[in-house]
Amino acid sequence: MCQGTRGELMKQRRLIAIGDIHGHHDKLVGLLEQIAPTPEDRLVFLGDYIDRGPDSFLVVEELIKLKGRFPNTVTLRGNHEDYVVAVFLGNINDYERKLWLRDNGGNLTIASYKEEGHFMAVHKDFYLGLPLFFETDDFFFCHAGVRPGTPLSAQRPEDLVNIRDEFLFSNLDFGKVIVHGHSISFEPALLPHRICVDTGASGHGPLTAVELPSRRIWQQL
Ligand SMILES: [Mn+2]
Repeated sequence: MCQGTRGELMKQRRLIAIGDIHGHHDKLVGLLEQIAPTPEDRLVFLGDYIDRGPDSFLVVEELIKLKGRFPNTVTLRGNHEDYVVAVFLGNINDYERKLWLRDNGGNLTIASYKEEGHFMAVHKDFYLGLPLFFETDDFFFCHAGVRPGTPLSAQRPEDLVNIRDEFLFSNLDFGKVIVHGHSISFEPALLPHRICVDTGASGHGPLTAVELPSRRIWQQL
């Protein structure tokens, strides 16, 4: 490790992806303390910031604050934010609305906003501004994964936020390493063609981050 001013100047920008947070603000804060990001780093959040956990409002506030301090930060859209976007755009049907509120923890999210004296509309710009993917020369970041056999440039939004088995059980080379969340595993999945860092922070699991290309792992319970 270089020391002193010269060392600081030579410090390389880190690329770090962070898995599904699901309303667990305490885990997010602890993980960020461990990572101690600098303005030169690029943090890529892989979606599913809300629902299931208790503090969705605070998680989104934290992410907005972080993006203000560190403009390199990327916040992708997960399938849970997809419900919120659909509500804002007025294209959610009754079935999907019930699915979100009752089965997927949306009621908890609305309650967390109410507790802080807000409606979700206070973060409307944040939700509507979430991109579906981010890529570098070597890595393709998205919430759920990609459809095998379809070029990365032609992936459908619904696959990027929802896909599971067709992607998880594929051994195809996608052209870049896919970095994703959405499908929980006990340990982060560090495979040659894909990396998954959803380790169940929605429940009792830790929140996980991976630095690339080294694949160094951070976790916060
Ligand atoms: Mn998900």
